[in-house]
Amino acid sequence: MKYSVLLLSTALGAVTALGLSTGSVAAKGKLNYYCSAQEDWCQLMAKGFEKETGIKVNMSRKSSGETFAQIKAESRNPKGDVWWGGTGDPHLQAAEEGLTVSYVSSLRGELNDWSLSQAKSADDKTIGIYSGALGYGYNSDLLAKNNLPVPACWKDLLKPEYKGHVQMANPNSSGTAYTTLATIVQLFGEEEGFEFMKGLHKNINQYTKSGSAPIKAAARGENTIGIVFLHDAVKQAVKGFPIVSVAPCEGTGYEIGSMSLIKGARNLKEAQMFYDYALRADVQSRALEVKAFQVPSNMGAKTSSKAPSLSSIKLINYDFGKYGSSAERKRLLKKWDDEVKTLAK
Ligand code: S7P
Repeated sequence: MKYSVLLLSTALGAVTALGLSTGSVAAKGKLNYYCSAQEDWCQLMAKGFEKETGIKVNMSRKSSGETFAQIKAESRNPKGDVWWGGTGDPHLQAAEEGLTVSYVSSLRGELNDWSLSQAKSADDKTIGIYSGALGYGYNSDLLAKNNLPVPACWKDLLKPEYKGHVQMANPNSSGTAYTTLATIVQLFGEEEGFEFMKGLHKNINQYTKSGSAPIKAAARGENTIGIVFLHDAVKQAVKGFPIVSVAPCEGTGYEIGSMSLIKGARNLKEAQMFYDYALRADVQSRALEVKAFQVPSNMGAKTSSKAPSLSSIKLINYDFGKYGSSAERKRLLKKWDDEVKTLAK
């Protein structure tokens, strides 16, 4: 008897010495988390979930279009469990292409209609976690220094004075930039919209990979005007940089930032726990800690008076069904690659 107690305590000691906590190794588990929001918010979500549950989170941050491409490329041997954040269009495309699975959270009753309509349109394979309007921001010091006019509309960005002063992301990698392309097509019609994109191309100094990069560059004084979500411009202004946000006069599109469970997830239970965690009001309220000023999908989550007020912005009736469909997204991106990206400046 004494001998077996000794053996057991020696074995437990060995387990502890290996850094494993007794009896709970399998219970705690792990989660492979793909994140397409800003890095600081992605980290906050990962750390908060890890702290609360003890589940080890392996995080990978990439832009929305890049994450979609990665999930598609890995579909025969999925490596990710949950995809949190990023614009809704590629999440809808992933749902349509069978890359994600349905899940109905018990927290749905706490969510705004726009979040649920995203879920309804995709057989519950995705859901809205935040929303935000598109626009642009400019560095007011650089604008003044270069004697440039103050822009107020989308079409202002075509003025020849802005040559080399405008930056946006590549719509293939970035959800923000795809939202820009789809917004311009919806606002002006496809023919005029593509003429706009070609005109804008002449003024673009660089197509970045990430959607928020153009306004971060403007904040650092390396770029004058960045086409981004307005909350990303406000974030830089709140940090103290001379950034002014513009909701374009013609009207503008918006995103329903989304979340999806990846088909074939190796850690599905943990992914569902994260999904429920991410919909909670207290968790969504924490976005303000990292100055993420999107509109939260949980009606009980805290918002800030600094956040762009969507009700005062002229929003278009963005057609998520059409522009989040696989065929339309592929078609528009190919057309942009063929007719805009390759144009000489
Ligand atoms: O978190 C800020 C934000 O603008 O980033 C997401 C964005 O899609 C990620 O960057 P990409 O444009 O590079 O994909 C938005 O969903 C979100 O509002």
